[in-house]
Amino acid sequence: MTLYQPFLDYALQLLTEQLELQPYPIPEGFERKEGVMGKGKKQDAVVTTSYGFKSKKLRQIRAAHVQGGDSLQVLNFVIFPELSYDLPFFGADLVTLPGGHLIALDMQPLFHDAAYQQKYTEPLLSTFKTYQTHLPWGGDFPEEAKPFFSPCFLWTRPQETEDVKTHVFAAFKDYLHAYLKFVAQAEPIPAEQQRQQILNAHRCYIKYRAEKDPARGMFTRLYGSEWTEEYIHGFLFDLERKLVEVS
Ligand code: DBV
Repeated sequence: MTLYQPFLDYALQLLTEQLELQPYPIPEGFERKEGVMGKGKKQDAVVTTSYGFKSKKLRQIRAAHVQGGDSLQVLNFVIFPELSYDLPFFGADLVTLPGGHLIALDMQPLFHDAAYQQKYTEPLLSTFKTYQTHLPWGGDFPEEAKPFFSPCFLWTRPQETEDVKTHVFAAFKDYLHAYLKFVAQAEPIPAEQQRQQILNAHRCYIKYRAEKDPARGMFTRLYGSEWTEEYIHGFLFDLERKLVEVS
């Protein structure tokens, strides 16, 4: 069992129990992709698998799971709510590279005003603080990405794999449970003006993530740039394409 498989299994089981999940289309050729990393005797097979679901309130629930041996494991798991809700994004970027582990976990806010923080950050603060003692701030973080995170952002570089299996896994579970509580409580936003702001916030977030996807280099080396750009814009961060399809 690879490092992040239990995270993925847990999330999919919990979501299946609590939501009426429906499949979300994965473009052909992107459900599973194999490649090779390294040269000569140090070659490692790398498999990337994709998962996509949706539910009544969640436009896209998707995961990309990269498995390439002990020193290359990635689970990028993001939930994009429907545009009629003010729900934050659930964002997990769990990354293991030869240099170590890098963990980003958050409910990424659409807005930063006090009312929004009261609604979607306050309830998670005590959970965040309990994990922060074991999972301290990871340092070195792109300044321009900061607006996309909440005060409950867990950003950490655990030294020990054991910390990933215990503390990070526990935090992931708690954040997901808290997120599903928000989803259960969420009501559609009726005001047109507020809906417009929600749409703008989604576009802004997705544009940033598609442009700055830190996995672009890795995917391009593994699978080429044509596959990678299509994967990013056609599946991982697909809102712009979907908006064009319905307009
Ligand atoms: N990151 C993704 C997707 C990935 C992925 C879709 C499917 O958004 C993996 C794969 N993240 C991934 C990999 C690395 C990182 C790093 C492979 C290592 C890149 C490398 O070192 O070669 C949070 N992820 C990172 C970094 C950050 C994040 C800050 C460090 C790299 C850097 O400094 O840019 N998650 C990332 C982020 C946002 C987010 C910037 C912004 C909204 O949600």
